[in-house]
Amino acid sequence: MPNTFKNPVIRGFNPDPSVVRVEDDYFLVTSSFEYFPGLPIYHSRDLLNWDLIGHGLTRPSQLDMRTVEPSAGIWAPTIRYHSGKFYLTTAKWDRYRPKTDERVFPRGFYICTDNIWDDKSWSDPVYFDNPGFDQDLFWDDDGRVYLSTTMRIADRPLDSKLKDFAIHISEIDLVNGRTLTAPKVIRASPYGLAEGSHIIKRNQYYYLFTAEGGTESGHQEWVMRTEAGPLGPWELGPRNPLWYNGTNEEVQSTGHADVFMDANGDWWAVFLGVRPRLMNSKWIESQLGIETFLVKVDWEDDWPIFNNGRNIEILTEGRHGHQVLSPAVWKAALDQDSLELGWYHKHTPVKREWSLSARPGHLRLHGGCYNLCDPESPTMLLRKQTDFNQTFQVTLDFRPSCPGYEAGIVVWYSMYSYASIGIAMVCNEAGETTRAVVAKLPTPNIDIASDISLLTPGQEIVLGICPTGLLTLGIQCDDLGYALYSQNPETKQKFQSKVQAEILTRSPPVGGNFTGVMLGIYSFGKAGPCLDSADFSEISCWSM
Ligand code: 6LW
Repeated sequence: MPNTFKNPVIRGFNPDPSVVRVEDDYFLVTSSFEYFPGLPIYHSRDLLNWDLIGHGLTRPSQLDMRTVEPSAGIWAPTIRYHSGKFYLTTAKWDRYRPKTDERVFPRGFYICTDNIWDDKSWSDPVYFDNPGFDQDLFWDDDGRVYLSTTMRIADRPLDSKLKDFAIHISEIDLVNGRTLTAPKVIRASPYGLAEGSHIIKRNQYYYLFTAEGGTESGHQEWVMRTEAGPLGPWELGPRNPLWYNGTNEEVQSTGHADVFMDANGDWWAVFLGVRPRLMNSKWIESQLGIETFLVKVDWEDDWPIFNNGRNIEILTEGRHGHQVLSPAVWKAALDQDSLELGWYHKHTPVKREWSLSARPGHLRLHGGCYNLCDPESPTMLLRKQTDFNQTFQVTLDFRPSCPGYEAGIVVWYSMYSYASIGIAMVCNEAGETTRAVVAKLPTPNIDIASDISLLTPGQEIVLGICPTGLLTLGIQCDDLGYALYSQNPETKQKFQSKVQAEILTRSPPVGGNFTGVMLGIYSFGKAGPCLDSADFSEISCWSM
């Protein structure tokens, strides 16, 4: 159809998008939670095709995440450009406990660079004084800088609920992050939570956009405006919420918008949403998690109207162009020194446990001492799942010499829920050791939300013996779940195990579920490191 494009414009988990334009270039950043490197940065020239160009947080001096819970870590960034410099703000949660424990409330910070194309050029963090999350920076015409963030309202008791989290604005000293004016409550939402704030200026008006009702099914986007400056007084728009996708639509949970003008003077918003699947008249949460969407913004009486006032659908009006949402075939580049962009560690690795030079054409893992269910950073490299129907495949050369040594591939949701298939040295009851194809599946019948102590990393299944060290391993993803398979290139023997997406992506007992499924490779020893290297080659992914 003319003048339409497909949403989401960035697929695979990429919540809380924020965007800035510098001449004809657009840069967009999203949340990265417990994964490292943090704060992925995407670039586009047409708003429809986005390439990952780097990350804001690539050094432990900027981001050292040891055992943060699932969906804790790096939350909701803002990207802005001022006087030749790019700024990224964010907050790091060490534990995901916003409802109950004030003492773990994060301090937000910013990093900056004058060369966004060079990952290494981002500064170390400059911390703000105001505790909170979802930080936004705004430069006023008079040179003053304002920090807008979600904070707990000061005079409410500690056991209060999320509705006491409101948007507060302070003037700050950007050089050291110091608060200059006491944080002022600007917006406390009747819908329970005001967050994801962004301030922009258009003509004489300042606009404050807020996400309200929580990032799940009640998520809404609101707007206020003022001529008086960021400390207000602010006036609520005549049409709020700006749009609200309900719980029976192909796109749901929409909100957390960042509004911007393109190079032609047209206005747009990026925001988050999910694409649940309708199965037997029941909505199933999307295993891809929260993704990045785009809509056109028009203005009437100087108030914004999103998507012509209509709810958001996958086929969206307002722009037309050739879109490559994910490549038909992706093949890992194994002929260079450094890992290409798009590989992530769970938590900040304490050291480098991979090599591309040890054996040409192979990505070698030196398995560390942490199992995948451990809260630390295991030897594991992950890529986001970007299509519901996708296959991830590798060739693994691994000859474990000790019981407990293992290497393979994984479909990953959290340390509480993942499925893997690989090669391990196993020991039978008679004490005899053999090399085997092993699989692990998340335990289906434990109510993990109610009893953490019962939680085991998953059932380990020995699928069969593995007489050679070489195996093809794959994960075939479809709407409903995952088939993990192995095939021996010499004997042609095949094994398979399956996991339903709905089981894999259950909420973890600790932490949250703001992330999505990732596909990757791993290796570990038992109690100590794995002394046999695991060599992965032919790493590829293709979409159906
Ligand atoms: C984000 C905040 C939120 O910072 O989820 O529920 C956080 N609210 O807006 C993580 O995406």
